Amino acid sequence: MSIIDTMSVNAIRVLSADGVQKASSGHPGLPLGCAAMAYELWTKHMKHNPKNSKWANRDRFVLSGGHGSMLLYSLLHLFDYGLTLEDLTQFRQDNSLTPGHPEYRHTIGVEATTGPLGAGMAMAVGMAMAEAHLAAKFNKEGYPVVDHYTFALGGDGCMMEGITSEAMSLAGTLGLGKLIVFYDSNKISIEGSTDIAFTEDVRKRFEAYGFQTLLVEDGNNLEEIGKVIEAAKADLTRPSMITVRTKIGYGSPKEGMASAHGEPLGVDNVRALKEKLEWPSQEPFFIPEEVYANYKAIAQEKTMDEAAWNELFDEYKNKFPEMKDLWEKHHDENIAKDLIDNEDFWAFADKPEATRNLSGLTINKIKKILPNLIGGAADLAPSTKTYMSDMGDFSKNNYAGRNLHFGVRELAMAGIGNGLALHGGLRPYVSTFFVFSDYVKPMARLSALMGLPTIFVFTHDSIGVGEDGPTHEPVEQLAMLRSMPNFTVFRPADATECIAAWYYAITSTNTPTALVLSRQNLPQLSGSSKEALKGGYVVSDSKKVVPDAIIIASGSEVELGINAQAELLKEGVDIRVVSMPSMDLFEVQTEQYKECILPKSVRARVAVEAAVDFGWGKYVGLDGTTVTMKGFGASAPASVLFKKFGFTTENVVNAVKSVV
Ligand SMILES: Cc1ncc(C[n+]2csc(CCOP(=O)(O)OP(=O)(O)O)c2C)c(N)n1
Ligand SMILES: [Mg+2]
Repeated sequence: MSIIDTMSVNAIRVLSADGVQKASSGHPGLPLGCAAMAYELWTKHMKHNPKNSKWANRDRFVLSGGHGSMLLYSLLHLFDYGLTLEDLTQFRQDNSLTPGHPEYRHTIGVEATTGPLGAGMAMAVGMAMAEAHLAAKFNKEGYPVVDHYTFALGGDGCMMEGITSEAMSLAGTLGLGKLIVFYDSNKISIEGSTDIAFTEDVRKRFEAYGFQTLLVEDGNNLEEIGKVIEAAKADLTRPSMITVRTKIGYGSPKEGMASAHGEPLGVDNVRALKEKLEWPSQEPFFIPEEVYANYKAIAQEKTMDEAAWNELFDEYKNKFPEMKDLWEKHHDENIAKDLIDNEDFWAFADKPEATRNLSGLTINKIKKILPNLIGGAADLAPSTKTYMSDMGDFSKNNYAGRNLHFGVRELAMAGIGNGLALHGGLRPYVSTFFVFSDYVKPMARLSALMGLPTIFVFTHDSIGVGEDGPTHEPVEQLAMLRSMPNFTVFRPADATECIAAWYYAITSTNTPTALVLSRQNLPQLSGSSKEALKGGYVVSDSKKVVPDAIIIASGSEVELGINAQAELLKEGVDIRVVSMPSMDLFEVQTEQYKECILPKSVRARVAVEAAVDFGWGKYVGLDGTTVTMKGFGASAPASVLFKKFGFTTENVVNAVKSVV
């Protein structure tokens, strides 16, 4: 190991220790232990261009153990991605480019938001699937225009999390040969030795998944690390998992101790670290010129990779103009906008239909318009109607297939969906029963936080599930998803609203969308329209200008509102029915629009929805009421349940009368 290599590795350690110390908060242990593997990877084996962090064919690097963010920030600074020394000194401070955990779209060079352990592992699998798919689609003999690796680095925590098992089990099945996972095996997590809660043989587990498993005995030996990385890269038929034996907090007096994990080392220990590393200065954030020069030279060389690729890609585009068009279609996120006026897209058969079926029909229209639409379900495609006919199945033998089979792994599915979106070039959807959105939610939250337009197709949206009973009947999930910032929930009432929901989903650039769809047939409403894109609109108005009352409903309950309206009119009560497929979109309309739909002067209001009433208060106010679920559902035919829980015309009529 040359002196300059040693110093360059230690530069990562020094910056990380100083960053955490200055912030008086953070996690120095991981960066100190992983500095060598990160340096070896980023300098000698990873294809990246610090001058263009968005280069399409770069290798991806996901720091799944997001608490070790100073490792990534130090690398991004030393390679001159645009993070300055000043930025490092602002670690964890308000408005800095160096937040506590890496944040996508916030810091240049950060490929994914990480912090929830294991999430990065699933996202890395998604990225590797995206690479495999796009390579199968685009590469031509002599023109491997999509050809890169995906690297993920995680510690004991990531390996303990179930999501990692789910994701890696799928990665092994799919034989994702360009996925390489680094396991920072320091046998320490927050509460102490991993022996207290985690004694399995992780390598054997990965072997069972179908991985090539490799071992680096000395996590500080660059040569050993380098050899193993090359072995990992060489096996293109299996993903690889590299166990790297490391010491948390390496080089500091807290080396090997849990106390090195998540708190500053302390001034004295930072001093001792620098002495141990024979660092030339005790001055905080001091990096010798020759270290910067070393990184600069490597970074310069790295730019050549992209230059060579650009040349290849230009030739490719000239030689295969049809592929150039296809590439552009894959990378144009506004391609679906024009569908707003496309009659075929909005066409539907005028007969009762479940919105899950209507969604399936819509997906099968979209697949032709958006060649980059890719997706699937967690073993429920026949029920969620998410299969794209004639588009092939993504498998080890056919990465060009556009139908993904996630197996029964909802959490990993959602994380993988995010990885597919993060990679670029694809518009992913994932699917399961709505009640299992509970298993999806943590990754949906990351979609929202990262501003990814991942699409969630949730079917079997209420007690309409019927016989499967309360375990399968969502009641509180709408409230859960509606409460999430930057997340758009749609619960369409019929075909037009369902198509509107899909239109919103495939034109969104920064917001994930959930489509919450019925299992049972729903009638086509004569008053439904593209106004659904405003989230709430008048689907059936009163005869009078100012209605006696307003019913607000979503999905299957809109019909109920309209039936109640007719009954009430017979008794001289003249009401308006507002369909509210998306509270989220209604909320962002102008005050004028909202006042127009829900005039403040009309205080007699009833919300009708086969879910808990949480969230409806602001629409019905103190003078209004709701017809909603008050507890869990039950097991019986759906028609029986709707009656049992009060979703009848008679009950809605009475609710309106009680507030008029
Ligand atoms: C899902 C999730 N649960 C809990 C945490 C809190 N947490 C952060 S780091 C950590 C321990 C991680 O241990 P390890 O991966 O071995 O990291 P090391 O201590 O070796 O740096 C925990 C429990 C988290 N970030 N994400
Ligand atoms: Mg650990």
